[in-house]
Amino acid sequence: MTVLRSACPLNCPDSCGFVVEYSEDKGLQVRGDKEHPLTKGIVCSKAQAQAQRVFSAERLRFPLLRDRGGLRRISWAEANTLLTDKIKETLEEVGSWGILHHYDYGHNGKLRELDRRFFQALGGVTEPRGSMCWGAGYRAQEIDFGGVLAGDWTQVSQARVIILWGRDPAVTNLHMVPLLLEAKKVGAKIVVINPVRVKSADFAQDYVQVHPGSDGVLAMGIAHIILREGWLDWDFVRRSVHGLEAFALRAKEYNPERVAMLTGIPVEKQEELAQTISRTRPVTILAGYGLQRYSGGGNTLRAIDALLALTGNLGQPGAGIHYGYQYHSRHLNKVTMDPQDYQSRTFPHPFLAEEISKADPPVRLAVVTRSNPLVQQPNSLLWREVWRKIPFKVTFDITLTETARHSDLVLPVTTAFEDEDLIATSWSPILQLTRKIVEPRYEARSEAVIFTELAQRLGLEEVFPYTPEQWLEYVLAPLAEYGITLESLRKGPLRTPYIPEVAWQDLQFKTPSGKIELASEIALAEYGDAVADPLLEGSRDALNMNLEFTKTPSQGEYPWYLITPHPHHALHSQFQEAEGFRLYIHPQLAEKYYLSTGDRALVETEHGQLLAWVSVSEDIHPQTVVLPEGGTEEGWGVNQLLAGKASDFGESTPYYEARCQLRKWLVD
Ligand SMILES: Nc1nc2c(c(=O)[nH]1)N[C@H]1C(S)=C(S)[C@@H](COP(=O)(O)OP(=O)(O)OC[C@H]3O[C@@H](n4cnc5c(=O)[nH]c(N)nc54)[C@H](O)[C@@H]3O)O[C@H]1N2
Ligand SMILES: Nc1nc2c(c(=O)[nH]1)N[C@H]1C(S)=C(S)[C@@H](COP(=O)(O)OP(=O)(O)OC[C@H]3O[C@@H](n4cnc5c(=O)[nH]c(N)nc54)[C@H](O)[C@@H]3O)O[C@H]1N2
Ligand SMILES: [Mo]
Repeated sequence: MTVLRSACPLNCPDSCGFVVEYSEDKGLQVRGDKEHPLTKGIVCSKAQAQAQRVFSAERLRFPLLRDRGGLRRISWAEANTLLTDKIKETLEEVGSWGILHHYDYGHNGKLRELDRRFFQALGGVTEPRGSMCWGAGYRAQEIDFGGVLAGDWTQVSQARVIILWGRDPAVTNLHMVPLLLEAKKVGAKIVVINPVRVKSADFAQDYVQVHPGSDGVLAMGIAHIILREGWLDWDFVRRSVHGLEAFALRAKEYNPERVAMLTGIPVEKQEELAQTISRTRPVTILAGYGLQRYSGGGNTLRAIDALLALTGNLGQPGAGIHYGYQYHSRHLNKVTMDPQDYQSRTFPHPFLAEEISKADPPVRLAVVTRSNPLVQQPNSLLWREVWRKIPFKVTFDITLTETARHSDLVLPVTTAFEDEDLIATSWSPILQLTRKIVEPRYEARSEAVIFTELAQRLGLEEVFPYTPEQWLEYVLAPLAEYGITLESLRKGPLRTPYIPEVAWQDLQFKTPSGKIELASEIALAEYGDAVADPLLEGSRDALNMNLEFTKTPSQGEYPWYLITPHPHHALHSQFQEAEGFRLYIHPQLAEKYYLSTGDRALVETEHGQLLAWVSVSEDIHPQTVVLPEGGTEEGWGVNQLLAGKASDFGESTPYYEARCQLRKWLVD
């Protein structure tokens, strides 16, 4: 039996430590690594599901080529020849922008980014820009603080107030839960702000059911009360805050009555929240990505950041906002090329399909790695149409995803158990390796090897001079001074010495003023008057919808909010237990449509429709349909219901800013 310490490669904050065992008779088993500093032996259901996938029938085994409507097995030699021919042909006929490379973070490994190096070496191709995930809030952190930093996770247990704002760690960040419980045990108050009474609300002392998309207004309302009552930390504000006056002028407009109407949160509750945030210290906010998946998402995060700035809750133990880290990227060598050495054409994520459809030069060849855009990008119906028109499409994946199924060439890649890679994410302070415990199944190949071979065939061998192991050594080279090497990481995960326990402890913010910027000249220059202030101009649409609701609930063609958050036992389109879609609604809404748990209902938006099983639950906001994201076995995902539109900052998609209608499905 072989036993190795390894790591989970999935796109998730936790990056669990694995102990992986393999033997002929027992197959591949994954357990949690008890010695892991953060995940301490606990793993979620997706750990073993990944191991099962290695040997499962759904695993892609051989390169496949489209042939008369089906996919036929071909050899790697044929596949490589075909792909290099297509690349050469596209370069000659339309240039490198005629190639689209779509990638995301289906595997967090650093070597997985060699795909980008390959396309950069071609001169730069067409690529997505912005984010499918967290872009609006990310940009907000950069504007306010000059960077995206957070304290070590364990700082949470030092907080006295913890706000889970649009985030449900019990579902999407499991290992945060013990730290929250620890904090609670020693007296911390946990508050959940979410339109859904999520799992994490079970251990919170306070649950606040906000209208979808209205958190920015709520934060401004709380700021209004803090300013009105003079509950600021004046010393902190004088030393570390820029733009208080301008901010205060805006906050003035958010009087509690107006805020109550827009958010559904009564005045007394707003006052209580203002008091909690400003009277008890330290305060930590765990801001999720749900609350920034609205067109005003960036401004929402800025308004939330402002609450911490006003009350001096930054730069101290147990205080601050957890959104993400930028630490590893500053300390590791990158496998991608220097941006000066290539010129790509980029289109924003939310509008990729539209942009590709009218691109000049046109996209002739599309290559997809580490992602499933036909299901996960917004506007899936348009994606399919645009995708069909691209003359040659190639997908690298582990299984036959919906995107792979509609490709001309499908290439089987290795899983996290079949090669070595480095996991260093924007969420976890831990560095760790995935380890090769079994030989690649069938004819699966590691992308580091595939792209090196393709580069050789195209005469680009100078750009790919290393073996995968040498690449890992190269990436880790700057850490030698801390004693972290490939060899030391093979023994197990390591906490990085360069991540301070407390973020911004020196209060030297990386903004032009050196302070937290409640008014930002950069934002003003970049986004103009309309979106550069916390007035949440960007989410006006959502707010107007709220107002309409308050006046005339359930009127109009698409009267209900539709949110599509992350599934508990699945990850986006992966590991879905294909029994179709499931939607969650409040009993009041169910009653209106004569629906009960177990019925089926048609969910309709302006853009599409789908059929889902109904679950009725008191936990759901009464005017909201919750339909977890992902896809079904037939390949369709929730994004057939959603259009591509832009967030105020960061070019990410406001997936949750949608409206729908329900109909009871009577045919069966
Ligand atoms: N099990 C599991 N874990 C995951 C993932 C997964 O698919 N499955 N995905 C991983 C990835 S890529 C990411 S980005 C993270 C995301 O992690 P989270 O940010 O925790 O999760 P999301 O599902 O993106 O959205 C979070 C929450 O936002 C709430 N929400 C929606 N609209 C609003 C609103 O207007 N206001 C407020 N206050 N809340 C709102 C939803 O009800 C949901 O509880 O999770 C990671 N972890
Ligand atoms: N409606 C709605 N849509 C959303 C969201 C939402 O909340 N609501 N969330 C958004 C968010 S936060 C995110 S992060 C995106 C995620 O979007 P995607 O990253 O497209 O999501 P996945 O379905 O996880 O697809 C990842 C694919 O990578 C493959 N893969 C795994 N390992 C490897 C590897 O080593 N090499 C290659 N080539 N492939 C590999 C997996 O098998 C899988 O098919 O979705 C976004 N879409
Ligand atoms: Mo994400």
